[in-house]
Amino acid sequence: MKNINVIGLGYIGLPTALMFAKSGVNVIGVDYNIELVNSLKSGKLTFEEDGLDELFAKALSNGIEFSNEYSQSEIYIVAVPTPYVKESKKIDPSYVISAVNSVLDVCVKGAIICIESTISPGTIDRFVRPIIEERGFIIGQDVHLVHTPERIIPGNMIYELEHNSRTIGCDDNEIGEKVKELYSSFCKGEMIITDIRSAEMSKVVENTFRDINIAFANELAKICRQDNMDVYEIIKTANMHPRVNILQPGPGVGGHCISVDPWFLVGDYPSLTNLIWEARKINDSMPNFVLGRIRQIMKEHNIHDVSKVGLYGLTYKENVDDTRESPTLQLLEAMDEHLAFGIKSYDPFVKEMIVEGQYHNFDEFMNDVEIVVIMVSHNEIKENIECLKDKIILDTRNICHLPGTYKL
Ligand code: SAJ
Repeated sequence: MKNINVIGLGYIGLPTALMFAKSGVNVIGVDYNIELVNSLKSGKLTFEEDGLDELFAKALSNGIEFSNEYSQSEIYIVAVPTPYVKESKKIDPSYVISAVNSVLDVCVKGAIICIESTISPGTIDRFVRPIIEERGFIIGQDVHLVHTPERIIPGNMIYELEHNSRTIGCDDNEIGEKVKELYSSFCKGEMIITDIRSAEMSKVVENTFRDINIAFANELAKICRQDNMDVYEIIKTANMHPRVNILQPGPGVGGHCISVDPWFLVGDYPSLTNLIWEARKINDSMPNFVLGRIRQIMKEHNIHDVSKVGLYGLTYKENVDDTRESPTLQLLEAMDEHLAFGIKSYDPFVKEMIVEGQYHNFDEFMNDVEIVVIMVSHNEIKENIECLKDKIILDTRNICHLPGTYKL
């Protein structure tokens, strides 16, 4: 039975650690956040995700431990955040560097460090190898570096952990095979062994591809709005072509992956990333586009009081509790900049108060607004769509088919 440390117990690290533990691997989950570790130690999960409760229970019964301290081990899985610097659009590798440094303090000779965090292509060569060498470790002998980028989608993480294919980027095939064996304790998908640089690049490319595809759908939505065409009908029809697969327009692209990773390429290759940059700009313009639609609808109905408007959904997408980079929060920020206050909002997944005018009860929220803007298609609203029948509705997710519903 292998002994591993999973470092960083957030949206990716925690389910991964639990999955390893469930499959019989000896796991210590490590995070510098004392509160988070204490919460897990006391049996309390730190975020909601389908199937996570059951997985947690199984991992606990298999003896998973949580700690703030790194411990001696042969394998480390690093799943810490990799934000980008807003001004330069480049990666901030400080969490990865600090995790690797802490691993070096305790690891056994020949330990394998697998970096799961998404990193910009070249990060391992530019930032990780130098710090290991500066500390006198020989890469390939004292420690081995591997990049195993995560691919799981919030909302379906547990299923995807088990079934998605994986990329294993390494310097040495033998080490790649060892890592493949470890992941095959739970992963049934195909695992491809490649070099580190290709693994870094392919991960960022996957998310950039999706960002560009969504931007295309959003641009189509704007074109169709201008001439009153039905963008959904057009996409549905075009997608019947065997080689066309356009995604869905929406109020913007949120989350900490698709709206962040393309910037890594823009930051490193500014003169070569025209398409990628333009796609980012289009997706980032969508919250403002929705704001414009709200303004038009208010005018049409002679409503001047913004407190009659309610935004349904604060998370970045349906049925998750993650609000990072959420289009609704971007929209609220834009309103704030224009000193427009008083709009209402509600989300069944957001229990704490994160914005002014936020409701925690669906019925109260519905009672207090005249215009409902569907920003997120949580199951709750889909199942209660009839409650909207006396409201003015702006549906940015194309889930409401009540007569008179406004679309993007
Ligand atoms: N969105 C649209 N239209 C669509 C699809 C999505 O507007 O047709 C919006 C969503 O509402 C959301 C945003 O895009 O605001 C991103 O959501 P998502 O479901 O497309 O993706 P994420 O960010 O939850 O997860 C992505 C996934 N990447 C790809 O599908 C290529 C996931 O597999 C990655 O593991 C994850 O990024 C990551 O961590 O990198």
